[in-house]
Amino acid sequence: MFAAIPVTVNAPDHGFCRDCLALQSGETRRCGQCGSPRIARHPELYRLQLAHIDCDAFYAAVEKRDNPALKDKPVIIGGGKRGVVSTACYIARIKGVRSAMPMFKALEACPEAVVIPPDMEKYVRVGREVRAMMQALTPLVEPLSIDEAFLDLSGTERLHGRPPALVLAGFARDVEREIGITVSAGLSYCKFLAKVASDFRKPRGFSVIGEAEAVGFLAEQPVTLIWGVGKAFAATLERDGIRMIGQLQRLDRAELMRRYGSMGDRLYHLSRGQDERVVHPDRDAKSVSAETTFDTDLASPADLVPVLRALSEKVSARLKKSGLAGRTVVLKLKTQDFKLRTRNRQLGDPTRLADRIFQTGLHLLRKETDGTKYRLLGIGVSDLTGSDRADPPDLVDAGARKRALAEGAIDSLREKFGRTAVETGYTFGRGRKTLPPDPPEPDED
Ligand code: TTP
Ligand code: MG
Ligand code: MG
Repeated sequence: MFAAIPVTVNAPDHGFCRDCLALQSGETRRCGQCGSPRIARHPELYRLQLAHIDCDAFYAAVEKRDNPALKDKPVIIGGGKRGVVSTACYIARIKGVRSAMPMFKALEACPEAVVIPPDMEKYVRVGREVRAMMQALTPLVEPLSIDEAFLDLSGTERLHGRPPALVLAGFARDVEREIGITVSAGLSYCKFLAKVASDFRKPRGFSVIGEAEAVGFLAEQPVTLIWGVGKAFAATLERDGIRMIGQLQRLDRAELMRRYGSMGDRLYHLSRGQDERVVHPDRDAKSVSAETTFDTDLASPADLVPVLRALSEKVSARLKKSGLAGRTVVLKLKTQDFKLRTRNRQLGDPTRLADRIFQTGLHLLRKETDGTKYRLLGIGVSDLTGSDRADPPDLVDAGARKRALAEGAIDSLREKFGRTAVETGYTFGRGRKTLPPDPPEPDED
């Protein structure tokens, strides 16, 4: 479709215009063709192939698209039962409004904001449209949530007649034109840094992190930039006097592993910009699941149930975050001799509640705890839908209804005070020991 564009590989002064995609040579500040100042330039621009794309202020952007009167107004999406901000447009963010903030606080910060209740069905639909456009670029698209995905663009140059960097910028431009919302893109050589890059200059960002600069760039960043280092683990590192990634770079692998177990290994590699994870296209939101492999194989319900609970909460958190719910609960077990057992059960209506996922998983697990030793336990939901029809208040069993209400309360506390503020009975005891405080999350954003 496109004429092949001859580009000088790795020439520092060869950039392109992000608006008209014309190639630029030299240090021009504006595009020689259209005058735009949005020039992408980087020594490794035409070598890098791993991209992460995330829509800007996603729900708010969709609402602004559908009501042009909102264009220059501060817009907050949220409210509803739990009264928290789902997202805010960048105008409202200047005033300090943030996702997960209680609505009353957001309105204190920005009283003139227009508040719109979320329309999940619409966001899921737009998210799918964006995803379909990604899939037209490469089959290697790994969605992480409703508004973001990794794309492996290696080997697509021949198909598109342009190198990945230009394909990516062209994509951002096409999404603006065809869907009417903006995205930010990150381009790098690995997943970790592609994601870091896409978050770097939002909105309408296009950031590149090359191999040559990775270690130096990371040295200056806080440890919380590392995937899997959440609040709890950052506090552990802080107690050891470690705040910046540069400090991790000075510790050897054995020392890091001695201190932090398998997480130490991860810290060692990621702090040095080493990330071998590949893009898994099969995660195409057909299901949302979480699993864990045990250090020692487990057989007893006393050992397995707390893990099931913790994993159910993780699945639920992801569903809630991405506005999804699932109708079929799937339990996955791997025996000591690597035999896989999957068991599933369909619910009357889709759920995104940890408690329903857990109770259903428990029902399935009970039949499998016959003394068999397991090395892996996983739980997930499939048959995904938007969450608007999930968990109707008239759940048949009164106990379940009570627990659903309690879970809503727990969620809002967690939103206020962080994940570890509320522990349920199941995860409090040994489950916490079985799982590290902030387990490395290969597929969490
Ligand atoms: P994000 O991509 O995290 O945020 P965003 O797209 O709103 O803004 P940014 O430009 O920083 O990427 O999340 C995507 C959508 O998920 C977001 O529009 C609303 C929803 N969401 C919530 O409902 N609650 C939350 O706490 C977060 C973080 C997101
Ligand atoms: Mg986003
Ligand atoms: Mg996102």
